[in-house]
Amino acid sequence: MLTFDETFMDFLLEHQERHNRSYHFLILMNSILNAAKRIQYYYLTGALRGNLGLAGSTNVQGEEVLRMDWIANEVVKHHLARSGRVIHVVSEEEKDIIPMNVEGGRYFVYFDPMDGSSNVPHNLPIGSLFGIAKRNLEGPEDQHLRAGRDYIAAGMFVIPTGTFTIALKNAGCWRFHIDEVMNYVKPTRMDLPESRKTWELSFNSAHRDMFAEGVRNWISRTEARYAFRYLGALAGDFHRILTNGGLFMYPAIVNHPDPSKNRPKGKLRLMYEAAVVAFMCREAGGEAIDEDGRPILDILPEKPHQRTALYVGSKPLVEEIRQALHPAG
Ligand code: FBP
Repeated sequence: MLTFDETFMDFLLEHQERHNRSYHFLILMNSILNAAKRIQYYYLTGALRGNLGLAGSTNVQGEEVLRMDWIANEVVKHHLARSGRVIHVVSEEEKDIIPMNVEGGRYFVYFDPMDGSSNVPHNLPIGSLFGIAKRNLEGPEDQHLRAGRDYIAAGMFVIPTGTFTIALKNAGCWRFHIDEVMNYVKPTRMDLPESRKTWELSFNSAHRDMFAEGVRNWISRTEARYAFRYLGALAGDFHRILTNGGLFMYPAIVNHPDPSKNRPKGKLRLMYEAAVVAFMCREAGGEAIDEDGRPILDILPEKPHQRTALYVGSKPLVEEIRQALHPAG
């Protein structure tokens, strides 16, 4: 007897029908999956095709653009535009908001096509992250740059391992794996483990002396209790936290020996990095805050590429960090 694994599209169709929702979201998600598969192909063949080098330009963040950054961004734009469901896109690789089907589209998409750029030259795991918000169909058109709390879905692909994790608003966080015919299959619900036994810490340890005093002290008194793991790509590091529990953090840099290099607002971008993992973490029973102890999902973006410090993971550890950052608070 032939057996068939449940695919993501089977899973989503059932979800949409159970909630009497339209098929527009399936069409959008199908385009996002097609983009991820094509990025996976380009990355897998990157070394052989000579695509792991520089593209010869700089992006809105002033960083040198990698050829893979450029390829991934082009692939994402192509598939999202073809869906006809997208009003506009905010992409890490483009300064300005990218208009698509402005009149007829239903969704705003916030995308980091290729995250973890320091891993690209080594062909090590990177990520593709996305957040989706919906047009206000009832009332007047409102704020396009939405707070994470207003996202209807957020997800990430760990490339080239073929894992896809997506959270649907009030419907949990789910992981899928790519099969032999490039379908994402076998939905597994992700809930952060309560037991501290498997919890891990993940942060760039080279920066620890430049974090806020409260964070430095918390690390000194806590780190011996948990394994330390750091891949240097948010998608990969958060993938582990979702499975094992613990805390990923990219704190503000406030104590750099050269004050001009301080980063009081952190490094990671709010809309397509921090809010994406914060949304997934909430659906998996966790939490995420910024340097002021504010929930990441409550931050209303003023600019598409604004940065934020990020502390995300198991609620008890996020609460400990909040106390360490603002003892009185
Ligand atoms: P990019 O989008 O430029 O790759 O920056 C984001 C990121 O690579 C995250 O994926 C990762 O968590 C962090 O920066 C690593 O930064 P660092 O190399 O400073 O530890």
